[in-house]
Amino acid sequence: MGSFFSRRIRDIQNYFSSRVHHRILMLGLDAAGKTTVLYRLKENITVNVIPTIGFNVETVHPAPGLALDMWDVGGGDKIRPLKRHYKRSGVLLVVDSTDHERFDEAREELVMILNDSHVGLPVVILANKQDLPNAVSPSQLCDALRLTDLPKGYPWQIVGTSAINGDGLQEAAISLGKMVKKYKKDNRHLRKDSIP
Ligand SMILES: Nc1nc2c(ncn2[C@@H]2O[C@H](COP(=O)(O)OP(=O)(O)O)[C@@H](O)[C@H]2O)c(=O)[nH]1
Ligand SMILES: [Mg+2]
Repeated sequence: MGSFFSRRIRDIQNYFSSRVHHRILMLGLDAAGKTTVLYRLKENITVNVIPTIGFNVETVHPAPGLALDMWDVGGGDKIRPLKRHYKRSGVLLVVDSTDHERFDEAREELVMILNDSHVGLPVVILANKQDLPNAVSPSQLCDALRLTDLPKGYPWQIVGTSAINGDGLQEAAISLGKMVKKYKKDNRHLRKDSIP
């Protein structure tokens, strides 16, 4: 058993052996939990968040050798169109799974960014606030956001999370790291600065 786990850890370390930083754009409506996710991933703490004015950028290391520079640009409706100008090699969309009335709006934000990105930009969707009783499940959220409308083979994944207790966050960040690595490899013919 012990050797199985140490082999798995070694595999993960090897997989992420390059110390390249990947730029991740965090999307999501206000109060979805972006800032809480960021600091839970960063320091395993729950911060007393105040609505984000401007932006937070932090490097998180969800696995050895994996460095994600997470851009939490907050700011509500007014800043939304500006988000398309942030460099990115992956997207983390945080959705409040209890905020049924705004699933369409969350989808619009994702569609806007994808329409304005290189084809195949990886996306991980967090079905956040799974600790609350009225949260929809990840598969229900998948339907509500119509994720299966994305082209076949598009790199997306949905993960149920709770930023309050940390459930699912590391798994989601590691998945996104793997998807970004593949995306960069597949697009290495593009100019170096066009995919950060
Ligand atoms: N119960 C619960 N509350 C959460 C979760 N994630 C964030 N929150 C709360 O939701 C509110 C908005 O979070 P915040 O991180 O500021 O959202 P942001 O506007 O997307 O950055 C705060 O009161 C958080 O404590 C979660 O997974 N579960
Ligand atoms: Mg915030």
